[in-house]
Amino acid sequence: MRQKVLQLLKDKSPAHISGEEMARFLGVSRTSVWKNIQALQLDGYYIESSPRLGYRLTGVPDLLYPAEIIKGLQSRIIASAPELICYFRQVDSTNTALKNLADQGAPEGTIAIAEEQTGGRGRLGRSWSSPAGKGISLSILLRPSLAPGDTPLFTLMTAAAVTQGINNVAPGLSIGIKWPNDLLISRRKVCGILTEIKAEADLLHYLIIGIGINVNSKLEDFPPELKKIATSIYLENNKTEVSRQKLTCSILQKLDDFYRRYFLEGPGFILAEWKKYNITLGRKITINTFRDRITGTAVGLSPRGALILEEKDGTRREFHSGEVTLR
Ligand code: BT5
Repeated sequence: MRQKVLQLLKDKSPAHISGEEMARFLGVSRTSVWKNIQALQLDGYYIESSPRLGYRLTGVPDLLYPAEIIKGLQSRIIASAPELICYFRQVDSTNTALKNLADQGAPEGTIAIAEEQTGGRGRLGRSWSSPAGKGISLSILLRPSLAPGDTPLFTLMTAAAVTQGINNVAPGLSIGIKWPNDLLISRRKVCGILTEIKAEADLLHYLIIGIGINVNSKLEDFPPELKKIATSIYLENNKTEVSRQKLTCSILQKLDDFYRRYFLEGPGFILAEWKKYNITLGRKITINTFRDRITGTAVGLSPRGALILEEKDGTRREFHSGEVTLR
């Protein structure tokens, strides 16, 4: 009912609509309309009320409500219906929340999105800072029939899709992708991606792609240890805020496109998209893995998205995961 009341207000905006007219149209009492208006105001919608004219919508908050996300989206798989969007004002981690839903059988394309995470996760037990209303914390559930070894490709696919999604709403930003999961602007991290899977030896049950983006964060929104290594779209965009709703739509649209094209065109397409924003290949790097710390030149990507490193003596090695430092 709340969504229906909101829709009526939107349809009429910027004009007024009376409580009586809404009640009649929706087949409910005027008290019910009034209660829903109050609930919408609590959700942050700006609704004026005048005893003679009725109600008027004067502003929509830049919160990641499913109704606001879905209206700008024409996706076929990812978040393609309102019931596939799971919204949280606050959650420990959208990846963890979505994993619970996936284990209960949530369909492919389900997403979890939050205004704030209290326990946002990075790779290898690291944390991800996601203060309320400043960024986007988004996780996407996919169930492709592939082998677990293909997973790195999806991190690369996401990095390229998010880069293009950001470019759509804030053109002109020079975003580079550091293999495998960091989006950097001016060498500072603006977005991180955490891909987690549930799999058996040869069979992928599902994968969850978690995306954390610093959107409208000001310098004071970052904890002290991040102030020198993190940035936000706002800070890089002449201190101009961007709509988190529009950005979310733009990213979901790109991901949906890329995911479908992957099945039509194969991994080459993803690698080519990723390479457009690459700041890793051709560079001297050091890669830290569980076992080693190796320096060499990043010379290419394998068909499955692994990084190929050439050491001084010409030996080539492939890495499926690891922490890269650009030299
Ligand atoms: C990542 O890990 O970069 C993956 C981050 C994924 C976050 C998303 S948010 C939605 C979903 N739900 C989750 O719980 N997680 C995902 P990694 O490469 O390990 O980088 C982590 C490191 O980045 C930290 O150790 C910090 O140094 C730094 N960091 C933490 N928060 C940051 C932020 N907001 N901006 C930039 N850097 C940050």
